[in-house]
Amino acid sequence: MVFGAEKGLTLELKPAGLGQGGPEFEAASPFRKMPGFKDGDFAISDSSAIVHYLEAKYPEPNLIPAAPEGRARTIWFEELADTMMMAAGGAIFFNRFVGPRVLKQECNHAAADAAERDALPPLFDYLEGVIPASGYLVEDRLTLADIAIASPMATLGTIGVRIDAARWPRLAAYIDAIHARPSFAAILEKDHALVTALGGPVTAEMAGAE
Ligand SMILES: N[C@@H](CCC(=O)N[C@@H](CS)C(=O)NCC(=O)O)C(=O)O
Repeated sequence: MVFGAEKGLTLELKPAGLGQGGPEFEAASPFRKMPGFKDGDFAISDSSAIVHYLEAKYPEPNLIPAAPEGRARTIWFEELADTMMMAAGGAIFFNRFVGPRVLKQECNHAAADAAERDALPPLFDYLEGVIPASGYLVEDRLTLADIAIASPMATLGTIGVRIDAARWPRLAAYIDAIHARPSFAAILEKDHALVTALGGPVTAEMAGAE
């Protein structure tokens, strides 16, 4: 949704979780993974496939660089976000919010706490060292790299997981600046309201566990 907004496109968001997607969603996403996407008769799933489709169809403003180095580094950051950051962030978001508040399942507090304590910091250490003075990861301008890296942190921010600015000052300021863009801010406000309406995060302290 942020990628579309930065392109100046108006994308319609429809709920698809917990079986709400229906046949249209399943035609786009054969394994029912979100997001699915439809444009006329064309349907596809996976955020990477969707943003590459949008970039090819709407080349301006360019968000996936054409130069070999810039393109490779953009894909590197997008993969980092989609794999290692999502694995760590997903363990936290699932166990502190989706499991207990949406699916009404027991939380695995240990898994969430371990991801926050052990898996996120090495990623934050790496990112802290590679953010250029321009405030953009690639080509000193907004690209998919910034949108991808800021996205899992947007989701985690809705349940109160933030980057410690004392330990990672550059990264914290960078993420805040990307999240302040109108494309992110509008979505963050809605997501935060939804998480709050569903009861907010459940942590080990709240459950009275260790
Ligand atoms: N790499 C894929 C991840 C797709 C994915 O795992 N989506 C999750 C939500 S973030 C999902 O649909 N989970 C629900 C399920 O697996 O049933 C992408 O970026 O689109």
